[in-house]
Amino acid sequence: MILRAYYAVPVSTVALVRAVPASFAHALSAVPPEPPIDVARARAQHAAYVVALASIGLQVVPIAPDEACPDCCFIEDTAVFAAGVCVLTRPGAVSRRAEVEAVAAALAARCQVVRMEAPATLDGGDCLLLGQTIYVGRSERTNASGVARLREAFEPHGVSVVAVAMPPGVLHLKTVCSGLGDDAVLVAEDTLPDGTFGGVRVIRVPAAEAHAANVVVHGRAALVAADAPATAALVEAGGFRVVLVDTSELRKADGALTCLSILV
Ligand code: CIR
Repeated sequence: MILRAYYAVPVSTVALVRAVPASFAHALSAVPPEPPIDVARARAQHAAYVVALASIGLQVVPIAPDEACPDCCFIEDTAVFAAGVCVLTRPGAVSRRAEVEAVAAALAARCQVVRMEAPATLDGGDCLLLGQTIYVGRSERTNASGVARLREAFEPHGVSVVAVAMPPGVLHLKTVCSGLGDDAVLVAEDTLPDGTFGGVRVIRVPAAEAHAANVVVHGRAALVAADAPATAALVEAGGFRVVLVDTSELRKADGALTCLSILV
């Protein structure tokens, strides 16, 4: 009985977040949003996301936004955490590189921090931790040196790194998938092939809800996109308590749910 209680305690407890700056109106997006980004609405959605993180038991630690960094709310891209080690990334988009320093300062107090130097580039959104393996998408943001640096940083700590070929036109690996615990992965239909994650069980999200393949999981609770009822049902059927979160305005800048936090 006592053993079961210990197993129920999730390993990650802190969620670093960064609020939406006014400059978010000029955040990167693959397709110019129409209507344009409404910053007040994006801020309200971000605030609700933070409340949702707390509601699933995470201790939220905010980092001040930086007006010089329009995409800084997508904090996930600046660091990759596993096995007590944090790799600070060198984001693939030049305009996002200045985001890293403030995150570095917050992380240094919590874990061992490792840097990534040129020519390596890597976005945290390309990294999916399942058990003791980090799957890393070789996207337009993450290059071979970035993958090599990740391997060098994590393999001595027992975490293996596996590169994944990306479907064309997909921003990040986690744009189309995310972990549902350590033994299952949600994957948007018609994106990554079966077998991408070895023997890990694949749960397919309908193409009409592809954006919802990205969920935030903590223990047995999950944040799921509010406009994806079929995905919410799949996650619930997997034994998770579902908390619905609307990030439709943040999606105009190609952000999903995991992008908005780093779990440490
Ligand atoms: C970008 O293009 O970099 C941002 N507008 C969106 C980043 C989303 N991040 C993520 O999925 N991890």
